[in-house]
Amino acid sequence: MALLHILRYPDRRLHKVAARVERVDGGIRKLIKDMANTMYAAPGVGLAATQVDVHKRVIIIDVSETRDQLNVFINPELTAASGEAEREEGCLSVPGVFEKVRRAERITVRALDGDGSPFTLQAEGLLAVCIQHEMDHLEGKVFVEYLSRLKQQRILARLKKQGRRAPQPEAGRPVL
Ligand code: K1U
Ligand code: ZN
Repeated sequence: MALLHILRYPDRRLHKVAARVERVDGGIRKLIKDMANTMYAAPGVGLAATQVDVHKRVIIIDVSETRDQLNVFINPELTAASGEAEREEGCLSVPGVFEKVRRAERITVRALDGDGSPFTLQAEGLLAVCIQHEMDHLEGKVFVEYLSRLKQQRILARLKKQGRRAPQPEAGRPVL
């Protein structure tokens, strides 16, 4: 089991646009396993491959209380969105920061699952928020970019201070 290093904002690699997955092979299945271990250990309710410096269109989400309902989305696409809702978000790449963001309330997403089979899912509530948040990561967007310039500056200052207290492992190196 590998635990992967999660990039921290403002690392510029978080702004790369992820490439489509052409084939769901053993490499992608290993990536999903490692991402799941990393997300559960963090702990988090979602993770995008971008956050572990793999620039492929793969996201995983588990919003269940029992932490045993992993959703895998490969090449996710929003096919419908309606309503608006503001909800507090967090991000494993922006530790300790929780801010409200306005997003679509209900969405329909089409993707491939971990076996490469296509599926369509309708979502609302935390699952819908999480899918949109993780899909933003694949486009190189971090949720703090929805906030005012002043809030972003304050967050950057706070993260710099945290970084001085706890140095990061070398970029790209697994932590285990
Ligand atoms: O970094 C990420 O993209 C994961 C992020 C997902 C997310 C959470 C809430 C709203 C939008 C997106 C997190 O998981 S942050 C950690 C968190 O919210 C959480 C951790 C443990 C239990 C419950 C929530
Ligand atoms: Zn995030």
